[in-house]
Amino acid sequence: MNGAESLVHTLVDGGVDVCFANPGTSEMHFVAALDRVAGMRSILALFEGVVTGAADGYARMRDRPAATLLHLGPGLANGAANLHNARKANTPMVNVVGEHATYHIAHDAPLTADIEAIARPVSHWVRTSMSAANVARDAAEAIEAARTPPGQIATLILPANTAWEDAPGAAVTRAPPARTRVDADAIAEAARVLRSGESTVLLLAGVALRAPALEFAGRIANATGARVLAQGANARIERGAGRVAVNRIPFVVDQALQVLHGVRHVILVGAKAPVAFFAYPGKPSVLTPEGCAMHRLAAAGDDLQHALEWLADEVGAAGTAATLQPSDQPTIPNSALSKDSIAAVLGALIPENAIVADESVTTGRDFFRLTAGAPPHCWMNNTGGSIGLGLPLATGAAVACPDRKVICLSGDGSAMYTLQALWTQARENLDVTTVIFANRSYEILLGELAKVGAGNAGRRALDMLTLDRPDLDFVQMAAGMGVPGERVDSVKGFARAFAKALMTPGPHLVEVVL
Ligand SMILES: Cc1ncc(C[n+]2csc(CCOP(=O)(O)OP(=O)(O)O)c2C)c(N)n1
Ligand SMILES: [Mg+2]
Repeated sequence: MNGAESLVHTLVDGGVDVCFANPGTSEMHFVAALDRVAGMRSILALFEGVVTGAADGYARMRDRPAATLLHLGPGLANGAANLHNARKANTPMVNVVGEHATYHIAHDAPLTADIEAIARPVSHWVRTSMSAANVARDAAEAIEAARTPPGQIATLILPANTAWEDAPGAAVTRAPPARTRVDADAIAEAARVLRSGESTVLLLAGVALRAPALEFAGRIANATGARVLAQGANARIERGAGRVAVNRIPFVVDQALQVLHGVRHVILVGAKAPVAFFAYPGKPSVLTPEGCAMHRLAAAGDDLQHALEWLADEVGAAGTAATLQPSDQPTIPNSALSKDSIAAVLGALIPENAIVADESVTTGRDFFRLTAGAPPHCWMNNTGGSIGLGLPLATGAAVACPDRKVICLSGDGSAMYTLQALWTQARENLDVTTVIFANRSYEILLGELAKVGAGNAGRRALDMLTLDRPDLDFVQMAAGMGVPGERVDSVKGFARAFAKALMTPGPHLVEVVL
């Protein structure tokens, strides 16, 4: 067995059996090993941002890492933006990055780069294997690092000769450490705050946004009068009819300040203290009012469900019922196409068990309200703010959950970063319906220009924020990648095309011209 084969064996034995890949010469032995070692599903993507974003979507749905295969420093750098997003989502991931043979590095060939330096800011764990004998052990440790709660990015760099030289065999991956249970002091402090009668928010993130943790939070809220909120962007929220409805802290600073107005205490449940996405002249960075106290019940890697269950007991909420979202689907409006009428169509048509990958930016700011009563579904956000995640995320989620409908909601600008994801969806016949909100602009930035006080946009500034001349033709671009699509410009048209796409297995695109 060579080093590459020992790697693939170790990954498969360690539960990493999907690999999103964009290979080059230094990864040829890994590619060859895919034929010689059974059990690895390998999926080609045509840009590394699709590779890393798909691995993120896969892991968010499966709670275990996928591998990526990336080509030296430049391949890793191309994938870095979506690694950044994945890191902010606490996504487990094992990156395998090819490197020149150890003896070739000194010659400074064209592709030579400081790969570890590129990896470090987007990885929790980085290692370069120095010999074929180490590859399997290093791979097992990479998996262990990735699976360490709440989830980490592990990047393993493999010089080409470590892949082709003889290796002793696969290595065994140890089980990940269990999530840490919070101590009695953290529970006591949170309980004291909840009993104080002062305005309190339970701020949830990570696995606290899934049943049954969410239900314990709902009981605590009902028993104590506290409010349950989620961070602005979340890896995955389980929502819809029959679940505890949770709103997110709004992106717009003034709206966020309003939501948190008068709050005296925030109990952090795997969440970070709420801060604004950006600084704006004259606006605060911290979104909570002055004097509001932060209380950390549990860190992201702690056992959040246990903490909430214990806290519910402690405040006497164990027997209190949580308020569950009733089924409440809007009817398809007979109005003009608008953000709200689009939201109503989504609320009416999101099917049970759907997975929504949301990068709808301004169009989707208020999608939560009208989709809250749809059948139970998952909702995934861009947690790191680096756009170009939506389509890859949906791709990975569809690989992870072939029995579920995946819906990708994307701005037109965001979609153009990683549109190649459509080709992978077609090749793998993934059940994804992609909806593009074609407002022909970076609409959010038109608003930001004013909010940062940069003044009125003249012709040259406006040209940096608009996507016209020429208009993008998403239907043709999708067709060129094997995905059928339809353009609509009315509520009725959207409802019909969206329903049809959802009913037909395989990838589809709907371009909504706003
Ligand atoms: C990698 C990256 N580059 C640039 C930006 C800045 N940015 C934020 S939103 C946005 C435009 C989004 O446009 P679109 O997806 O069309 O949504 P819309 O604003 O029109 O609703 C840009 C360029 C970013 N967040 N990430
Ligand atoms: Mg746009």
